[in-house]
Amino acid sequence: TTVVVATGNPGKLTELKGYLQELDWQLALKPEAIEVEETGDTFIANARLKASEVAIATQQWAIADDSGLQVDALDGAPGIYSARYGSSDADRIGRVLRELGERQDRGAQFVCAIALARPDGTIALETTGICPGEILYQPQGDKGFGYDPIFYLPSHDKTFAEMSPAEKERYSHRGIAFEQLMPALRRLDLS
Ligand code: ITT
Repeated sequence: TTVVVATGNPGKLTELKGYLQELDWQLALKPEAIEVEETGDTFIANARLKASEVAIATQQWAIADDSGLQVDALDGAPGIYSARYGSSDADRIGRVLRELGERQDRGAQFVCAIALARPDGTIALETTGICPGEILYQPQGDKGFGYDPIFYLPSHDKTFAEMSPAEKERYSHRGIAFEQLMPALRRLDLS
Protein backbone atom coordinates (compact mmCIF):
# COMPACT_ATOMS: atom_id res chain seq x y z
CA THR A 1 0.00 0.00 0.00
CA THR A 2 1.19 3.48 -0.83
CA VAL A 3 1.13 6.39 1.60
CA VAL A 4 1.29 9.91 0.22
CA VAL A 5 3.45 12.34 2.18
CA ALA A 6 1.23 15.40 1.99
CA THR A 7 3.73 18.24 2.13
CA GLY A 8 5.23 20.67 -0.34
CA ASN A 9 8.02 21.68 2.05
CA PRO A 10 11.30 19.92 1.10
CA GLY A 11 12.82 20.28 4.59
CA LYS A 12 9.83 18.63 6.18
CA LEU A 13 9.71 15.95 3.50
CA THR A 14 13.28 14.87 4.26
CA GLU A 15 12.54 14.64 7.97
CA LEU A 16 9.21 12.82 7.51
CA LYS A 17 10.86 10.24 5.25
CA GLY A 18 13.48 9.71 7.97
CA TYR A 19 10.85 8.80 10.54
CA LEU A 20 8.82 6.66 8.14
CA GLN A 21 11.69 4.71 6.61
CA GLU A 22 11.64 1.97 9.26
CA LEU A 23 8.06 1.10 8.27
CA ASP A 24 7.75 -1.00 5.14
CA TRP A 25 5.54 1.61 3.49
CA GLN A 26 5.76 2.70 -0.11
CA LEU A 27 5.97 6.48 0.08
CA ALA A 28 4.69 8.75 -2.65
CA LEU A 29 5.05 12.50 -3.06
CA LYS A 30 2.04 14.77 -3.05
CA PRO A 31 1.17 15.74 -6.64
CA GLU A 32 1.98 19.47 -6.87
CA ALA A 33 -1.41 20.20 -8.41
CA ILE A 34 -3.12 19.31 -5.13
CA GLU A 35 -3.00 22.39 -2.94
CA VAL A 36 -4.88 22.46 0.32
CA GLU A 37 -6.03 25.73 1.82
CA GLU A 38 -5.12 25.82 5.50
CA THR A 39 -8.32 27.22 6.94
CA GLY A 40 -8.04 25.62 10.38
CA ASP A 41 -7.27 27.64 13.47
CA THR A 42 -5.06 25.05 15.16
CA PHE A 43 -2.06 23.00 14.03
CA ILE A 44 -3.98 19.74 14.39
CA ALA A 45 -6.98 21.07 12.45
CA ASN A 46 -4.69 22.03 9.56
CA ALA A 47 -2.84 18.69 9.70
CA ARG A 48 -6.18 16.87 9.48
CA LEU A 49 -7.33 19.07 6.57
CA LYS A 50 -4.14 18.45 4.60
CA ALA A 51 -4.15 14.69 5.24
CA SER A 52 -7.85 14.28 4.42
CA GLU A 53 -7.92 16.37 1.28
CA VAL A 54 -4.80 14.75 -0.17
CA ALA A 55 -6.12 11.28 0.72
CA ILE A 56 -9.43 11.93 -1.00
CA ALA A 57 -7.80 13.50 -4.06
CA THR A 58 -5.36 10.60 -4.51
CA GLN A 59 -7.59 7.87 -3.06
CA GLN A 60 -4.61 6.74 -1.02
CA TRP A 61 -3.49 6.91 2.58
CA ALA A 62 -1.92 10.31 3.31
CA ILE A 63 0.19 11.68 6.15
CA ALA A 64 0.42 15.43 6.82
CA ASP A 65 2.44 17.67 9.13
CA ASP A 66 1.35 21.10 10.26
CA SER A 67 3.94 22.86 12.31
CA GLY A 68 5.25 26.20 13.39
CA LEU A 69 6.97 28.39 15.91
CA GLN A 70 5.17 30.08 18.82
CA VAL A 71 7.06 32.93 20.46
CA ASP A 72 5.90 33.79 23.99
CA ALA A 73 6.62 37.53 23.85
CA LEU A 74 4.76 37.76 20.52
CA ASP A 75 1.63 36.17 22.02
CA GLY A 76 2.30 32.91 20.18
CA ALA A 77 3.06 34.42 16.75
CA PRO A 78 3.86 33.35 14.11
CA GLY A 79 2.11 30.12 15.21
CA ILE A 80 -0.12 28.60 12.54
CA TYR A 81 0.95 31.47 10.27
CA SER A 82 4.63 30.42 10.42
CA ALA A 83 4.79 29.59 6.69
CA ARG A 84 2.98 32.81 5.77
CA TYR A 85 5.17 35.13 7.90
CA GLY A 86 7.40 36.11 4.98
CA SER A 87 8.35 35.04 1.49
CA SER A 88 11.56 33.16 2.33
CA ASP A 89 13.14 31.52 5.38
CA ALA A 90 15.49 34.52 5.74
CA ASP A 91 12.54 36.90 5.55
CA ARG A 92 10.54 35.02 8.17
CA ILE A 93 13.54 34.78 10.52
CA GLY A 94 14.21 38.51 10.03
CA ARG A 95 10.65 39.38 10.92
CA VAL A 96 10.68 37.35 14.16
CA LEU A 97 14.01 38.92 15.19
CA ARG A 98 12.76 42.41 14.35
CA GLU A 99 9.54 41.98 16.26
CA LEU A 100 11.35 40.62 19.30
CA GLY A 101 14.01 43.34 19.17
CA GLU A 102 16.10 43.44 22.34
CA ARG A 103 13.41 41.88 24.53
CA GLN A 104 14.89 39.59 27.16
CA ASP A 105 11.87 37.33 27.32
CA ARG A 106 12.87 34.95 24.49
CA GLY A 107 10.97 31.77 25.33
CA ALA A 108 9.35 29.95 22.41
CA GLN A 109 8.16 26.54 21.33
CA PHE A 110 8.03 24.59 18.13
CA VAL A 111 4.83 22.62 17.58
CA CYS A 112 4.29 19.73 15.17
CA ALA A 113 0.90 18.16 14.51
CA ILE A 114 0.78 14.97 12.46
CA ALA A 115 -2.34 13.39 10.99
CA LEU A 116 -2.73 10.18 8.98
CA ALA A 117 -5.84 9.83 6.81
CA ARG A 118 -7.37 6.77 5.20
CA PRO A 119 -8.13 6.83 1.45
CA ASP A 120 -11.70 7.94 2.25
CA GLY A 121 -10.36 10.98 4.14
CA THR A 122 -11.20 9.82 7.66
CA ILE A 123 -8.44 10.29 10.24
CA ALA A 124 -6.81 7.10 11.50
CA LEU A 125 -4.16 8.60 13.80
CA GLU A 126 -3.03 12.00 14.99
CA THR A 127 -0.73 13.56 17.55
CA THR A 128 1.03 16.79 18.50
CA GLY A 129 4.63 17.22 19.66
CA ILE A 130 5.95 20.33 21.42
CA CYS A 131 9.58 21.35 21.91
CA PRO A 132 10.37 24.33 24.17
CA GLY A 133 13.40 26.52 23.51
CA GLU A 134 14.59 30.11 23.08
CA ILE A 135 14.95 32.59 20.24
CA LEU A 136 18.51 33.79 19.74
CA TYR A 137 19.44 37.40 18.86
CA GLN A 138 21.09 36.23 15.63
CA PRO A 139 20.88 33.13 13.43
CA GLN A 140 23.39 30.37 14.23
CA GLY A 141 24.10 27.25 12.14
CA ASP A 142 23.27 26.24 8.59
CA LYS A 143 21.63 22.82 8.86
CA GLY A 144 17.92 22.07 8.87
CA PHE A 145 15.35 24.47 7.42
CA GLY A 146 12.89 27.22 8.26
CA TYR A 147 13.36 28.86 11.65
CA ASP A 148 16.03 26.36 12.78
CA PRO A 149 18.93 28.90 12.91
CA ILE A 150 17.21 31.04 15.58
CA PHE A 151 15.72 28.24 17.70
CA TYR A 152 18.09 27.41 20.55
CA LEU A 153 17.88 24.46 22.95
CA PRO A 154 19.63 25.41 26.22
CA SER A 155 19.87 21.72 27.21
CA HIS A 156 22.05 21.06 24.14
CA ASP A 157 23.66 24.51 23.85
CA LYS A 158 22.80 24.40 20.13
CA THR A 159 20.26 25.70 17.70
CA PHE A 160 18.34 23.17 15.61
CA ALA A 161 20.49 24.39 12.71
CA GLU A 162 23.63 23.32 14.60
CA MET A 163 22.37 19.81 15.32
CA SER A 164 23.11 16.79 13.15
CA PRO A 165 20.03 15.48 11.34
CA ALA A 166 19.94 12.53 13.77
CA GLU A 167 20.04 14.83 16.78
CA LYS A 168 17.28 17.09 15.49
CA GLU A 169 15.28 14.02 14.45
CA ARG A 170 15.34 12.85 18.03
CA TYR A 171 14.78 16.04 20.04
CA SER A 172 12.61 18.22 17.82
CA HIS A 173 8.86 18.83 18.00
CA ARG A 174 8.60 16.43 15.02
CA GLY A 175 10.71 13.85 16.87
CA ILE A 176 8.47 14.12 19.91
CA ALA A 177 5.36 13.72 17.74
CA PHE A 178 6.79 10.62 16.04
CA GLU A 179 7.96 9.13 19.31
CA GLN A 180 4.31 9.18 20.37
CA LEU A 181 3.05 7.94 17.01
CA MET A 182 5.51 5.18 16.08
CA PRO A 183 4.02 2.35 18.18
CA ALA A 184 0.59 2.94 16.59
CA LEU A 185 2.11 3.33 13.11
CA ARG A 186 3.94 0.01 13.51
CA ARG A 187 0.71 -1.73 14.49
CA LEU A 188 -1.33 -0.14 11.73
CA ASP A 189 -2.82 -2.36 9.04
CA LEU A 190 -2.92 -0.31 5.83
CA SER A 191 -4.83 -2.92 3.81
P1 ITT B 1 3.13 22.01 3.87
O1 ITT B 1 1.90 22.67 4.42
O2 ITT B 1 3.03 21.73 2.41
O3 ITT B 1 3.55 20.82 4.67
P2 ITT B 1 4.43 24.42 4.79
O4 ITT B 1 5.85 24.90 4.78
O5 ITT B 1 3.39 25.37 4.28
O6 ITT B 1 4.37 23.05 3.98
P3 ITT B 1 3.26 24.61 7.43
O7 ITT B 1 2.04 25.28 6.94
O8 ITT B 1 3.11 23.53 8.45
O9 ITT B 1 4.08 23.95 6.23
O10 ITT B 1 4.26 25.72 7.97
C1 ITT B 1 5.32 25.38 8.77
C2 ITT B 1 6.24 26.59 8.95
O11 ITT B 1 6.97 26.41 10.14
C3 ITT B 1 7.22 26.73 7.81
O12 ITT B 1 7.52 28.09 7.61
C4 ITT B 1 8.44 26.00 8.32
O13 ITT B 1 9.63 26.50 7.79
C5 ITT B 1 8.33 26.20 9.84
N1 ITT B 1 8.80 24.97 10.48
C6 ITT B 1 8.09 23.84 10.70
N2 ITT B 1 8.87 22.88 11.22
C7 ITT B 1 10.09 23.41 11.33
C8 ITT B 1 11.33 22.91 11.77
O14 ITT B 1 11.49 21.66 12.17
N3 ITT B 1 12.37 23.74 11.74
C9 ITT B 1 12.25 25.00 11.32
N4 ITT B 1 11.12 25.54 10.86
C10 ITT B 1 10.04 24.75 10.87
